[in-house]
Amino acid sequence: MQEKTRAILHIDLDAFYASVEQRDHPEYRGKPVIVGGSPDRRGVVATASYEARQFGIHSAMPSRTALRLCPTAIFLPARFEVYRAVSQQIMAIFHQHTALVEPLSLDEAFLDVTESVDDMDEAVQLAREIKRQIRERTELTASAGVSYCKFLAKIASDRNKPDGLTVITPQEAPTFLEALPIEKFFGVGKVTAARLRTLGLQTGTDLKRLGERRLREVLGKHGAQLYHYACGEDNRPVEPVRVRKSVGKEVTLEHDIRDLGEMEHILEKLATQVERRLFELDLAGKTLTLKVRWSNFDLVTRATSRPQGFQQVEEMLPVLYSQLSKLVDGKQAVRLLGVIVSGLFSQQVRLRERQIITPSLWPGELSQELDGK
Ligand code: DCP
Ligand code: MG
Repeated sequence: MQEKTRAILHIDLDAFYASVEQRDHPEYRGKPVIVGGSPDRRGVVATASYEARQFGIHSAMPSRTALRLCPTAIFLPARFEVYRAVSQQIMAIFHQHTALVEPLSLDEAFLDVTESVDDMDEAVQLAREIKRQIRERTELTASAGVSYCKFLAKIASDRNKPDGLTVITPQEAPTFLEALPIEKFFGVGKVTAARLRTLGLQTGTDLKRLGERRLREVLGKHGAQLYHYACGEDNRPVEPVRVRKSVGKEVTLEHDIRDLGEMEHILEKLATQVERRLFELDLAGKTLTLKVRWSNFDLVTRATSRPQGFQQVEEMLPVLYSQLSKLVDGKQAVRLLGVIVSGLFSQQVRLRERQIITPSLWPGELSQELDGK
């Protein structure tokens, strides 16, 4: 049996931060609004309203340049807590229509709606409905792309911004891809595009004509992938990210142990691994839990919470040792030990928020961080 053609949506809010500011401050509507760093503090533009874009202003541009291009522009600091709340609203809308939602950032996501619709026409109707719900619940507009794969859905959503809805059907895809400039292909940045241009390649047609082997020679594995995109082949699944609730590590011991010192040593190792994972994820957690399974399989847990949270081994160990000493009496043997940090929060978010509420009000560095998006 032939597999059903997938129906993938890409939905992306228009001028996200700036639109939220215009929504919440009606006096800014219809005006050039720039959200980001202050022009006199070497800040950069996070985003610009469509009115401001007419002056050539765009994300990641120095705010000073933006001010020069449009001296009447209204500069505003970012209000992340508001943007995050809107993001939760739109993600909730997406989840009403499919469980397969892959957020790419606060304001955009892929949706695999294959199981929710019968064909592309219905997928387009669904995209229209989602746009309507976003407008109704958040007073914001989104642009939607509809296609049979991620790469084309994303390009489609960008076609008719703002408030657009574009479909690229499997039938239309080949013609569309042939004319597509190389820099529009997924994964082709400035460097790769320049490289391809020196080879005289401009469009999808050129990529296809060069062939998979040559592209692989020029760009390695990525070249092969690019060739497949040029042929309209992109099987990457929409991957919902599960919200991580905790970071933990536990070990079932080879032999049951009674010695407190030995247990402390194991806890230190476990805490070190938990710490590394928290650092990697840039997270800390409000609650630290010690888990002990006795030799008779009885399980006990002891949780400790504190507002500033736990992230480093030195913060965890005194608490773990103290809890452990209250449990262990030397009679019962232990067969499993575990360390869990939960109630996770992002260290980065805390830092950013702190930047924003400082007197300067301008999260200058922030936009640069987001630049790589
Ligand atoms: N952002 C940022 N710095 C960047 C790019 C984006 O801070 N270099 C932030 C501000 C944007 C938000 O992320 O509002 C979403 O990014 P998008 O790329 O979706 O841009 P917009 O939503 O602002 O505009 P568009 O209408 O083009 O989607
Ligand atoms: Mg957007």
